[in-house]
Amino acid sequence: MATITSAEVFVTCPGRNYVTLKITTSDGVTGIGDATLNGRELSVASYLRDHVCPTLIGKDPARIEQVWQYLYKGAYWRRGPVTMTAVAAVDVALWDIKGKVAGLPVYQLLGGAARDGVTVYGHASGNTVPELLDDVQRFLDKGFRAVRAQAAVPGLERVYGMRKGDGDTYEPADGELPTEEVWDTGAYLDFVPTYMSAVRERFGYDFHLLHDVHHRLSPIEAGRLGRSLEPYRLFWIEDPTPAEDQEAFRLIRQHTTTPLAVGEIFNSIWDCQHLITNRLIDYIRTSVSHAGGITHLRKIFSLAELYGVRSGSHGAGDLSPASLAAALHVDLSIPNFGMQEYMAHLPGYEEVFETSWRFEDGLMHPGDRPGIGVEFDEKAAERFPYERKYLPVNRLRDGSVHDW
Ligand code: GCO
Ligand code: MG
Repeated sequence: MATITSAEVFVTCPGRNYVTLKITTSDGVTGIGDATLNGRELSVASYLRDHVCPTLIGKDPARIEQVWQYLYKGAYWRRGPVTMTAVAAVDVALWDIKGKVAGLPVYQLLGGAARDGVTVYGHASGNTVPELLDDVQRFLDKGFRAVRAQAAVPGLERVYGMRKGDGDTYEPADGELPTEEVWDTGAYLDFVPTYMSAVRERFGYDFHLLHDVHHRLSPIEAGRLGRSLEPYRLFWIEDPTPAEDQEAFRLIRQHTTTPLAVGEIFNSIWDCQHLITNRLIDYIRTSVSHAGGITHLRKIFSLAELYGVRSGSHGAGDLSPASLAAALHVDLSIPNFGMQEYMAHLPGYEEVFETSWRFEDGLMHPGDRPGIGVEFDEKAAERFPYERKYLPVNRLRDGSVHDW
């Protein structure tokens, strides 16, 4: 039996901070997993280095479920973003190893491809409506069949989800200390339907249109937004309300047929049990790296399948390529796949992560390299030392702290 001989943690900042766990076995096989938690990176690095890695040495890397249970139940302190991101990193690294040992891409170990490719959505944004329209055009020109649209709200200086430079991704985390933004729900609610209407007017209905609300609304406001967007037939509105209150989605549902997606900040199946079993959402957007890895994500999606809820994995640029690749393997193999986010990564990442995925005609495929198909270059990583960065904090006009 092979055993785990080392487990190392790397923190690197090629464009943005990523935490990577690398596990090596006595047979010399290595596997990697993403342990990045945006703005709280070092806490997961410490959780792994100081508490998890020493316990992995000598364990059988093939017993993925047992190692998962050991880390989840064995710690006594369960769940939470730091714990579950650490567990996820170990889990994905072990799946990567299992694939390499078997000589198979991970999706083959999960039952094989249930579809030819994974439909992904890109992120279009604009400081003005014409700018947004140009950006939607850019994504459609690249072959995307699904586009998320976000525009700056007139009168507000900075709004989430906006790209600052060129490229396909944006980086919300900056500043040695958190920057601050100001929010106005009324202005937002009035403005969104005007630009969604402009998008449909210019490009028609032959592609999927999505929108992220980023937890900013109350349930009744979300119901109003959903209803006002019905003519534009959105694929989903994402995170309409703060996600802790699962029952709140019943009220949103009563007021709109716009599909609802939620889950990027969930860490476990328990965070979405009520939402799924009560059919209060249409898409569950948990991520492989924040919700316990491939092992746990599959359980969430299996529960969802039973209730007609489809997957919509989170895939922002602050999830490392190891995370996106792992998600693609899951997406390809499950029956109830819905949509995968593909925000892409800031330039620089490809010096540290070598990937095997491909994008063609709006679909992604993880590739057929054994394991998850991502290689991590530790030497290159050293050239990009960690930089402390925070996500912004959001306030209402009266100074109250609001959801970001
Ligand atoms: C998304 C997200 C992200 C988050 C980010 C926070 O839908 O892609 O909302 O952009 O803001 O992942 O770290
Ligand atoms: Mg989001």
